[in-house]
Amino acid sequence: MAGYDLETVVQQFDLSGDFVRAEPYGTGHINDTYAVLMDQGVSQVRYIFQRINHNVFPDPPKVMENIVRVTSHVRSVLESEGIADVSRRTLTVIPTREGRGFWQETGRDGGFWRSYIFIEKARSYDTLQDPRQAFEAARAFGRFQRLLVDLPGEPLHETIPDFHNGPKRFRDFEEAVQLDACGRAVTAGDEIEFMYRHGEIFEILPGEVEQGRIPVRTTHNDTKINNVLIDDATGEGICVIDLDTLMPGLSPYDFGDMVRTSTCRAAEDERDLSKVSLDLPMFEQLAQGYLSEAGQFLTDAERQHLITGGKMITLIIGCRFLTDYLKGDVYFKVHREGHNLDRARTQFRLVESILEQEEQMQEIVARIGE
Ligand code: ADP
Ligand code: GN1
Ligand code: MG
Repeated sequence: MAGYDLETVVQQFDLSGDFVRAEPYGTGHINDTYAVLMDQGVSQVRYIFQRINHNVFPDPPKVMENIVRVTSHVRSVLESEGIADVSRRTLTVIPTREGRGFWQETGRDGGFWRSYIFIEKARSYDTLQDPRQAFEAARAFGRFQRLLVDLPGEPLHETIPDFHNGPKRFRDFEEAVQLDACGRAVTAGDEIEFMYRHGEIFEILPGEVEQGRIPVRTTHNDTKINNVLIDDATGEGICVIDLDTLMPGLSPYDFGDMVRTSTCRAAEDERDLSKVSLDLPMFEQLAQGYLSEAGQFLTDAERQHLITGGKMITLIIGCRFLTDYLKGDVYFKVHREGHNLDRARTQFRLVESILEQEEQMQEIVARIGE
């Protein structure tokens, strides 16, 4: 990670105490995240500091406007429901000394920084091993969506245009194959062929939206399982984080990314594909947890398309990993040679596993609705 002067960054924010140290934190693929320790006399307190990835998010002030709006709304609903420890149940933006939600560096490339209260005694998991965690994580995402159903005001800013636009992602993929900027297409023949064979999955949900059967809502759009914090003591899914992609979207996409990241016991970049498959008991708990909250507002059509969301989001993210591999790893952080190709292969194996078990998955969702 680039050597930023975190002490100077921290001084821009409205925090008391003395800077002790900053350490790179977490395993996200996009932003540069640090845990910053401050000495506040009676105690030492941690804060999250993040440099927003400016290549990925073209307009960071708009990202922060969305986040401040949504976290304030969630906070006031939770307070009105009499929930205790609200600061562990929603992100809290620390303002700058000038009262803004972010600070922009001068010099360099003018990077954007923000800070949050560090939610202690909780953590995120890259892979889940236990069905209860799937229930809890999905319940937290479902609750988050429920709290946003009546977000007052205009729709949120679209922080990454066409983020889950499958047909557009497919065109980007085709372009990357044709350009073959790094001469890598020859090493990804099977994966390229897989995309051509399954690309039509991308057509289903946009078609349903066009027909007016599926509504556009305020959604999270990156409901990867390590974007929810699970309480260490109680195991409860306590707080949804990584709010950069909050924008108008579809509920089945949010459920879909939960299916992608929490029903397979292998890691997202597992090389041994024999370990990659959808685990039905994990799926069942995931669906139970999600519907315990989202069941209160989902339409029948959204419910019927939850599994479409699973296969579509897994395919779209596989497609994005493959495209990034072909373009020379320009988007996702990579930690080894061929990393994006490994990730794409894992996603495609999971798509196959979902297709093999689609009927059983539908039965599970239908049973929960009875
Ligand atoms: P990225 O967009 O790069 O994935 P995230 O916002 O998800 O960045 O943050 C990366 C990691 O940092 C998360 O997976 C989580 O473990 C940790 N994290 C983020 N925000 C907080 C917070 N407020 N309190 C505790 N941990 C956090
Ligand atoms: C990125 O930021 P992170 O690591 O939670 C990506 C998601 C992908 C995910 C794949 C803004 O999520 O869309 O699904 O990697 N976020 C963005 O692991 O592109
Ligand atoms: Mg994240």
